[in-house]
Amino acid sequence: MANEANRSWIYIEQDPAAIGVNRSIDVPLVGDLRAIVPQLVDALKESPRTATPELAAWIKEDAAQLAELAETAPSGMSPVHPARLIVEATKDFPSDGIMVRDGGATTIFGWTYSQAKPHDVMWNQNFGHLGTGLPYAVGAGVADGGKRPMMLITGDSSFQFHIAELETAARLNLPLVCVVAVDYAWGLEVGVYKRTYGQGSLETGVHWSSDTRLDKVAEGFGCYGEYVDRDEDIAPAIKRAYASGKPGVIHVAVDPKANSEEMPSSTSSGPGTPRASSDPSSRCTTRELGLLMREYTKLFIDGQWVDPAKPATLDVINPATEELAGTVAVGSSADVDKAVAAARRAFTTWSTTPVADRVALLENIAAEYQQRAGDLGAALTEQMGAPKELANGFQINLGAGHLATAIEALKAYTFEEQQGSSLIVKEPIGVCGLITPWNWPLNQIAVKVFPALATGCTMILKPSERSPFTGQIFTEILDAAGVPAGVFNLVQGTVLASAYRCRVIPTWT
Ligand SMILES: Cc1ncc(C[n+]2csc(CCOP(=O)(O)OP(=O)(O)O)c2C)c(N)n1
Repeated sequence: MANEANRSWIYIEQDPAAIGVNRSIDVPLVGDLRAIVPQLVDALKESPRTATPELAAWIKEDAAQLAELAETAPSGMSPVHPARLIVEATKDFPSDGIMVRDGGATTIFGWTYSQAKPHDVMWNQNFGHLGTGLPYAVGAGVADGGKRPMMLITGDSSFQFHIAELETAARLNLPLVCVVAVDYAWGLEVGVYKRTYGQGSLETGVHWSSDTRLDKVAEGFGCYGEYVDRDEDIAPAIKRAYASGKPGVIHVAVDPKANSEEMPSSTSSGPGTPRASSDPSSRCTTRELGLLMREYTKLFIDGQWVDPAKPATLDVINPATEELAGTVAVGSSADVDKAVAAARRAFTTWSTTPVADRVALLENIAAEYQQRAGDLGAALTEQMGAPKELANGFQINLGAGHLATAIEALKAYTFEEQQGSSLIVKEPIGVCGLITPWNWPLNQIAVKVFPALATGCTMILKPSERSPFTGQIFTEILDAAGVPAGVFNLVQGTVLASAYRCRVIPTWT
């Protein structure tokens, strides 16, 4: 079994003092990766390896997903739908080719709809800086000696940052085809305008002349150029470009409306789609980095989405990609005090509510939870790198399971019991401070919040700062479900644990 206990660690490091710092290493190797890895690969050549039994099923599943994307990408439009452009451009691209990406919406359509699975993909996602596509492609071609076919799929604006590098590509005779999604706009920014100000705003500074012909610019640099505006012409044009023996530029006219409004999203509801919350300013927004990121700006105190007492935010890094996944507003002890005061006030009424009212609230939460399951799953993946299957399956289901159990238990629970001449009354304990860990964030939140709500307690939740997004969406769910003011409060933060300990607990006990 490949568990931690019987896994062996090989560590390659140039600095011997850096080996074994945070774990014991079975095979410490001092040296340069570039020299050592080929030797290891060589040594393993004769070792038989058996694929995991699930591999065949995963390959089949993946192929089915790709086929479904290819089928569902809108087709038959002129200008072309950007999803269809990606499908047509990538369907024949070989796995030993070098794929390069650049652009905003185009890249998002690209990572979703690409039919190609090349071993080498170049993209500067970490920096989010547009314009590197053509220089990266030229650099890769030089490094590879022009042996492998290369494709750059790029937005038109990004392509023009360094369009003069076409001259380098032509001079070096690189086997590069640039497929340019031309909407004559900074498409992703057009989408930001639309989502922020609605349809029909001035969209200042994001459109440019539709007279521009990038295929003609390419010809001017000695490259091959073609203009295409129909689905069926894309793949043949690319083929002709490779056959020309020169670097090529395929100017593909794409539908500007689709490119700015129909970007696929990492969440179920789509980038910028309003989320269920009483206050729009607490919602997740898209940052202008060409990446989709979450930005939560408010705490939830006394039934309101509010600014922290002292403005502060926390960056959330997706450990799977080591990239910034978003930010959340964090509170300080002043916010904790406010939340505790609100929870104390709310306790006087919530603790005496009839069971039926609490069941009704929990059932509303269950309905909202189901609606937001996709968002929760996406957030789980973004904040802690959880594989999608695990995030959308077990992690979500555990939270839902605790909710179902709380409802069931509440309906059947005997709060008052006569024993002889005594009446035993089980009362809610009071204001609860709930500090939850990162690794099963929904489970840990659910297993505390739902019983507390069911029994008539009020609370302040501080989820782990490593996985705060789910806490934020969880709060939106409770808000939308109608949790009374002050009953549930969310104060995100890092060092709040001490604020809770020092300020809250002594006043409860
Ligand atoms: C250097 C730089 N400037 C601005 C941005 C912000 N930005 C992200 S996507 C985008 C629009 C890109 O337009 P285009 O290359 O035409 O691709 P499209 O979104 O239309 O597919 C902009 C301006 C950025 N990421 N990098």
